[in-house]
Order: sequence, then C-alpha cells, then structure tokens
Amino acid sequence: MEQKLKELQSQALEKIAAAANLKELNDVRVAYLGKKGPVTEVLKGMGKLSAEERPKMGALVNVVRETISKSIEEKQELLEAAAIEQQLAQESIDVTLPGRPVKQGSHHPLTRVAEEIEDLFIGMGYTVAEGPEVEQDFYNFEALNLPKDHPARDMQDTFYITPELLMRTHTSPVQVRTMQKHEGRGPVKIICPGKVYRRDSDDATHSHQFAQIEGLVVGENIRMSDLKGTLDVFAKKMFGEDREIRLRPSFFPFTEPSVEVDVSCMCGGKGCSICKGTGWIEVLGAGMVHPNVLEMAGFDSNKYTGFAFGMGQERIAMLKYGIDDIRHFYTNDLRFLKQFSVHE
Ligand code: 2NM
Repeated sequence: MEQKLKELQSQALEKIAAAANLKELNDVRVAYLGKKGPVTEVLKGMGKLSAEERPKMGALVNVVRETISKSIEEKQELLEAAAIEQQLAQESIDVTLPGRPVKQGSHHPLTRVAEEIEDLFIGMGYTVAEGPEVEQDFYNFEALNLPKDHPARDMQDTFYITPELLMRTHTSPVQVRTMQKHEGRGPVKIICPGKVYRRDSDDATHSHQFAQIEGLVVGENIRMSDLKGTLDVFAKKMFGEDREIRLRPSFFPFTEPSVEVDVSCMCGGKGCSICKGTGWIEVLGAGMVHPNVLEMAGFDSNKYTGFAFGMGQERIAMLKYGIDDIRHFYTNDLRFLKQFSVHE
C-alpha cells in the first residue's frame, strides 16, 4: 500500500510538471485529489488494515495529499504569472507611433469677419449689444423716424408676422433699445452684429437673410469728424493701412446728414473689375443720428448728438476675401468653408 502511494505521488508530480496550462493542471487536481481519485480509493481501503498500521498509513496518505496539493499550488502560481506575462507582451503599446490626426473645425467666414470688426471696435472702447430678431414695429421703424405712412418704409420690404410684429430689417432696433436703457444719460458706445431679414429675391448680391453690423456713439459734442475718423481707422484696420475713405451725401430717415462711405480700391485707383474702374468701393452707410431718434429714445437732442453707421457683414467678407457670390455663405459647401480654416 505504501508502495502504491509512493507511485501515485510520483505519477502526479510528473503530470503536474507536464501541465502546460491552467486547464491541464486542474484536470490533474481532479484526477488525483478528487472524490473519485486514487488517493481517496486508498483511504477507503484503510478499513482492512491492522490497528497499528492504520495511523501510519493515514499519516502517509496525508503527506502524499499535501505534497501533491502543494506542487499544484506552486505550478498554478507559475502558470498564472506566465499568463500575465504573455498578456502584457501582447498588449504592449508602441508609444513612438505617430498619433492619428484630429480633424478640427473652423469658424465660418462671416463669424470671422464679425469677430474681427467687433474686436476692432472693442479696442476703441465700444461694447457689443444684441437684441431680438423678431421685433416690434415700434423699434424697427417708428423709433427710427419712420412713421407708419412714411414713404421710406418702402425702401425695406419687410417680413411681417402680425401688423405689429416683424423680422427686423436692420439691427438699429438694438441701438434704440440700448439708448432707452441709458435713460437719457450718455455716453453710449455700442456695436450691434446680427441677422436681419428683407423680402428680396436671392441672387449673387442679395439675400432675404443676411448679417449686419451697426455702430452707434451718443455723447456730448459728438461730431461728423468723429464719425469720419472712426471709419478711417476701421477701413485701414480691415482692408489695409494704405486704404482711404471718402464720404458722399446720401439719405436715411434716421440720420441727418447721411452719407455713403467708399473705401479706395486695392487697385490703387487705376481702375479694376472690383471698383468697376472708379477706384472706389462702397462699403457702408452712416450719418449723424437724427434729433427725432435721440428724443424718442429719451435723449435731450440739445445736449446730446451722435453718429451711427451700418454695414453688411457679407459685403465686407466678399471684398476682403474676394468672394463673388453671397450664396456661398449659406450653402455650406466644405470646399468653400475649408478655405477659411486657420488650421492646415
Ligand atoms: C445705417 C446707416 C446710417 C443707424 C442709425 C442708427 C440709430 F439707431 F442710431 F438711429 N443705427 N444705425 C444707421 C445709420 C445705419 O446702415 C446702413
């Protein structure tokens, strides 16, 4: 019996040594130490032994079990460590590989132009003001010296929602609202960017929805020369230090006097297709705020004067970047938009 146990032990140890993975090792455990295994069989045969031999055999069986069991444990640790090593080797990361390129978006050309203009005026002490796109008739027309029967209302064909509510046709109502908030006390120095709406037929130079940017300064002793100096700075910063401006008389109901403002062409006055041979390009409208507008917004027109100007963001962007069709801004063709990316 003793001999049999010794044989079992050495057989088991051999098999343990030969086990190549955790499954094989577990099979060995079940085969030798399981309930139906040979060691249990030996224990069952103990009943036949004499009283002196029984404890001796019992002790020997325990030693054999312990030896096999301990050997399995050791082998298990070895196999587990090997499995981890193998996994680590497989999962190793090559940190020297180049990364995948990250696709970055970019700002829309209109956003770029608006931000550039805003920054320029913020630098001169202006703040940015915004307001609703659905506007009351009062703010869009009435308060801008355009009473209901005024013929100049025909100048802007309007999208009406109700007889009193409309899609704003310019950002001037934001300026009226801001002046009201000042409760008759100056100075006011604001720039108002935003979308506006007009009942136009869309073509290369017209859109029923476009973006404007308007400026307003109200204070004591604000003069036409302040307007001219301000717009000269704007033109030089926006289009180049070599550019000049010129003012031509015009008419707006909300300013008196009113002017159209031209910027000298990049052809240097020689005449090209952009300035149509004139050497000048029209870029914006402006004027001294009409006393009626100041009074309706709560300012004493004997104490306060102001200037205002307005321009189309699309027109400025088209001139700056040489874009030939206003519809490019709204069709979202990536081939167009990618040209304004600051990346790549
Ligand atoms: C323009 C041209 C001239 C203008 C006037 C005002 C206000 F509210 F102060 F009266 N805001 N914007 C103005 C003046 C706008 O756009 C071509």
